[in-house]
Amino acid sequence: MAENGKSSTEKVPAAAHPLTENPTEIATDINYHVKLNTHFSPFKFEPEQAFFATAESVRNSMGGHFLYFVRDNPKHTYYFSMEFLQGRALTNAIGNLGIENAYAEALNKLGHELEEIVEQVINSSKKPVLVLNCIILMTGNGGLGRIASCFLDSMATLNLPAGGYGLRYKYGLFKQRNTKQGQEEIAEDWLEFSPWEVVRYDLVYPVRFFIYAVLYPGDATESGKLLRLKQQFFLCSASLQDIISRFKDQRGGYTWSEFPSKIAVQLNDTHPTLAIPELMCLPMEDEGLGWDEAWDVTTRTIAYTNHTVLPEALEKWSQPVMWKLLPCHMEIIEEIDIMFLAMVKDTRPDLEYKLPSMCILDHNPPKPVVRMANLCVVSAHTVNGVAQLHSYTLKAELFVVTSLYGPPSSKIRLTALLGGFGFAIQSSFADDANFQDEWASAKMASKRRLASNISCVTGESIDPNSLYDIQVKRIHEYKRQLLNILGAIDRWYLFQNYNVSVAEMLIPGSELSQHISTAGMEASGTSNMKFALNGCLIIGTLDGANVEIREEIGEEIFFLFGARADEVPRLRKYQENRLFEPDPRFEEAKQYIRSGAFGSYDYKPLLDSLEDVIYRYFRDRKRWLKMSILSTVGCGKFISDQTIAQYAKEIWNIQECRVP
Ligand code: Z16
Repeated sequence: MAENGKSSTEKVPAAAHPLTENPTEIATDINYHVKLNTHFSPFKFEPEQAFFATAESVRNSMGGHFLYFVRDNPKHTYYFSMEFLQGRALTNAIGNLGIENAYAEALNKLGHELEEIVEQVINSSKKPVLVLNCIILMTGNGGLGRIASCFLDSMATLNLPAGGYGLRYKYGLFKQRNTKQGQEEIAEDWLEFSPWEVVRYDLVYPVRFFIYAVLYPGDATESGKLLRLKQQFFLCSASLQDIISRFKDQRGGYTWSEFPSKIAVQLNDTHPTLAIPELMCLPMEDEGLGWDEAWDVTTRTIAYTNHTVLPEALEKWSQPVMWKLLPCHMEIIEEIDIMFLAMVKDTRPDLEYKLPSMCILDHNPPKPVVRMANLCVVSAHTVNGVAQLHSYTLKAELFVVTSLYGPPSSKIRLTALLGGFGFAIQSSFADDANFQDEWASAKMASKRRLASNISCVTGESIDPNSLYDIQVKRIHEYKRQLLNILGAIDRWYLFQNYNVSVAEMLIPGSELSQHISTAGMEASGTSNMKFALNGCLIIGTLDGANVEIREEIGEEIFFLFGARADEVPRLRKYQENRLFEPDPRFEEAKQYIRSGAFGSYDYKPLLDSLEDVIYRYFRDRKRWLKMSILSTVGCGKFISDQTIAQYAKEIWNIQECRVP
């Protein structure tokens, strides 16, 4: 942008290298980057150089959109997340652009294999990150981080004027190694020479905080907690300052009341909640905006996604720590809380008894805390959960008082409302013998790929004809890995260092997958969708998105397991009163584990009748393949493009911005 207020982008230049799909032209372009890259000798063309040159070639062909966002000045969404779990940027970009074959052929002409180049990068453990639509990125550690990255991809796919803000951690997701002593975590240096990073030396904003060296600094210690809070504030403050400065650069000047019609901010869980007091604070301090105006701007800009209902997972910050670190923000939070309390007492005296759990500041000694989720619910214009059941639970149990802000239930939205996606595969194919054969060989190829990787990592060789049954989740009691392990005790192997690249092998390569959390506990689960989409059948409880997956693909192809959410409280009571009689096989299994004699045990009695059913199904090859195909066919609803299209329409109010 020009300094004098006139835009230098009236005439938008074309992207540096418009997308070509001609392998010869691509090869020339890659060669050009080999010669040009100052990091390497122009006479060397090993896989590492080839990777860089290829990445630069791809990157240069995707820069164009950004200019149109500046020219057309549409309303823009900014997705705030403390975590992005990107995976391999090059494979991802090439895949999403649909230029995989062209690049593979071009590299062949130059004596390289695309697959090998990508592997080379993994082996040297340099994880590239992808910059799309002006995005700052990093790696992270769970469903929440991965969803953030899927969403960025979908925003790009849908040509939405939208992007993300995150932190550039020095160390991303640690590498796991499992030893006899337990899990070892090894810091991963992934930032050296990323061809995807663009440093903007011209953009500097003052945030008075320190180095943010690690993701999830251990929060066992006070200093670890403080560092995490500083990271969160850093993200919110720097991002909002950048957004505000872009807003002010708009042609034709600006007024603060227009801010929410130009900008939507989505908070990925409560980690970036400080964006709320910061968006109040910045214009009040710097530009003398009044409280009411600032509150209006903030509440019309910010929306919040909740990712959990587990009380221990809802983020809380110590009031004394917050007062020490961010006194102005604490004053604002206190004021919001007072306003909220007064409003409830005024307008809904019948709900006053709920206030102790609904208010933002919990003053109860010995640990007065700020409840971040409550601050979000009170301040955001929209709150959404991540699966139907989860959103119902939010509305019914956790945040009842939000219905004050409009017609009951208007504030909390359901994320998965849209219908099917018009999938290329029709359900009529499911019975077709030829199609089944193709399906089976695709699955077999994925299983072989996975088996060879497992054998590299663990030394174990696996029969690709066996049933691949997978459960990949953070370890947590509610996810009940224990239940699965009881059944799998002498079949298990250690699969080390789970990450996006492993998932890309593991998920297509599996046929049966475990999603057996206690009903009502898992907000959504995301790998359940990925497994189902890849033709992998699911054993699952009626929890999180399992409910909708089962609805979409059909109950006959879903192995239902365990109690329903509404039965759980009764069963819990039962257990408390010692009326609950566990299956005798649990006792057997526990005794067996205690005995320590794993190897020779006959585990069959351990697997309940459900698994017997599953193995019977699995041996009926045609039937299994049909179920597998129907699983994929039914998964259109869970494509993140769908979800993002819905956010764009229902929460952000933004439109597609196409490159002509
Ligand atoms: C996370 O990955 C999730 C919730 C949370 O509070 C923190 C983290 Cl790091 C997960 C939920 O457990 C899962 O059910 C959900 O599918 C996922 O977030 C994405 O929404």
